[in-house]
Parts: sequence; C-alpha cells; structure tokens
Amino acid sequence: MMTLGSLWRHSTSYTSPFRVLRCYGLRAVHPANTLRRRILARKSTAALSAEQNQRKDIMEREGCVPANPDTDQHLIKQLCANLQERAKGVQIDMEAKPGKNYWERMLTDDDKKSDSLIVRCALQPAVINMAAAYLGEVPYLAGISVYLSHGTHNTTWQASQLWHCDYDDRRMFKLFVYCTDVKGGPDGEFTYIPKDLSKNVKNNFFPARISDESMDKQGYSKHAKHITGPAGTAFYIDTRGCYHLGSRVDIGHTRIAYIVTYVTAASLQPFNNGIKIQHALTETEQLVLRSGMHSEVVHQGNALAMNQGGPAM
Ligand SMILES: O=C(O)CCC(=O)C(=O)O
Repeated sequence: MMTLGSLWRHSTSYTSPFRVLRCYGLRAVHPANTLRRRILARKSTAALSAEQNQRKDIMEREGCVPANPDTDQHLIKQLCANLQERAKGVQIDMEAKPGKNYWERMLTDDDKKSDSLIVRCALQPAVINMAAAYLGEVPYLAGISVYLSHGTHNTTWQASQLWHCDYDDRRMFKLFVYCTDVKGGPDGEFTYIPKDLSKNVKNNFFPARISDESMDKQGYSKHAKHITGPAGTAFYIDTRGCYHLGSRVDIGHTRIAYIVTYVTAASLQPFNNGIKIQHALTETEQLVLRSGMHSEVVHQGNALAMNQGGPAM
C-alpha cells in the first residue's frame, strides 16, 4: 500500500509524473509567492535593454547566450583569482572509478554565507533579471558548484561527460563562469546542442545519457557548439532544453568552472541551497535565496549542501 511518506518520496524522485502534480500543488498552496515572483519578473523583463532582449530571444530559441554583458567584470576577476588560488591546494585524484571522478569540488562552509564572494556573484542584479525574464518569475537559487575538472585514467566518458539534459525543472537557467582559460579540446570545454535541435533528439521514455555514437547516428553531433574562452568567460545555458556535456579534460590539463543553477520556486526537484542569510537583502534577493515553498532549514553539518545535494549536472 502506498503511504503518504512513500507517495512523497515518489513525487520527488527523478522520473515520476507525480513531480508535476507536486509542483502544481506547491503553486496552489503558495499563490501569493508565485504571484509576487511573476509580478517582479514582469517588471525586470520590461526593464531589459534592447541588447538583453536580443540575447533573451536567442536564449529562447537556442538555449545558450553569453552572460558577460550582465556581469560585473571586477567581481568576476576577483572570483577567478580566488578560485585559481584555491585550486593550488586541491588534491587531484585521477584514479579510474565510476561516477563523476573527473572533478574535485571546491566550496567550503564560508562560501555558504550570503555575503561571500561565491554568493555575491550569483546575486548580480542583471543576471537575476535575465534569469527572471527567461523563467517567467523571480528564480530560486537551487545551488552553486565550483568544479576543478581534470583528466583521469577512466577508459570511457562517463556521467556528465556524456550527452544529457537535466530534469530538475521544466526550464533551467545556469550561469557558467570559466575561471581558467578554456581553449577547447584538452581543456574540456562545455558543449551543447541548441535547444531548437535538442528537442528532436530521440531518447528513452525515462531519458538516459546518450553516447557520441548515438548522437552521431541521429545526425546532431555536427550541430554541437563548443564554448571556449579565457578565464572570466561567462554564459547562460538552459540545461533542461539543451543536450550538453563537458569536462572531457586531458591528463595534465585542468578547468575551473563556477556554476549557478536557478530554477522556478516550485521546481520539479526540490532544493535547499543551504545559504545562510547574514546581511540585508532586497526583496528580490530574498526570493532568490529562499523559495518559500520547500523546507529550507539549514542543518548543522550540512556544510556542502550547495555542492553535494545540489542540482544534477
Ligand atoms: O562539466 C561540464 O561542463 C558539464 C556540466 C553539466 O553537465 C552541467 O552543469 O549540467
């Protein structure tokens, strides 16, 4: 017999149709939250510049655009310098293993404070406005990850090195910042198939990762776009709408990526970003850091919630 507890677990699992019902349920229970998020998003959409509107249109069609025009270059410089310095102390484990052994996670407890460099970069007003315009409501910050990707002795590509979409929400909005130069090939550049083509890629009823051979056979590999650029290069990507892969780094090379995931407040997958609010926030920032829909208690010892319980990659 299905108990309430098992129904809840089922409704939050990756492949369940109950997730959609749960999402509508959350919106119905929190109408004021939903409305406020939409009203504020409408205002920020109306305030987008002509250039931002152009990028928003491309984002709608292709699911990926540059983000640098929206970022504070001084802040991004600081971020890159900070993460490059940290990377010097990171132990790289290249041993062949299943799973995501091709990157090391680089966040600490201090990064979870709302006034930390890591969180401030995720709260940049123009970035939030673009996320709000794309998602149709003030987004919820599902998580922040910083990965030091590196080569391994694995004999095959695995996990997010293979073609996949993320299914945490019906639309996703990620901010990527390369914090090292990514020249392509050995540096493991982020690679995607534009949204208008991705929608035609055939996958199972319960979608799985897709091999290069299968993507080739379907004729889409030739449309793949590779994002390269110097440290500080920033872009937005809808990882729900676009098949993507990355971190195919050669031994002897490394890539540092700062990745922020924004979703709708009643996202299909529930998140708790674990960020501790410790400075005065605007209303929009409050909504970005607290969904007001999921349980968002910050537990003691949950230090790496941003890293480990975070969004799918
Ligand atoms: O390592 C990469 O570039 C891919 C990451 C990824 O799959 C994601 O952020 O969803």
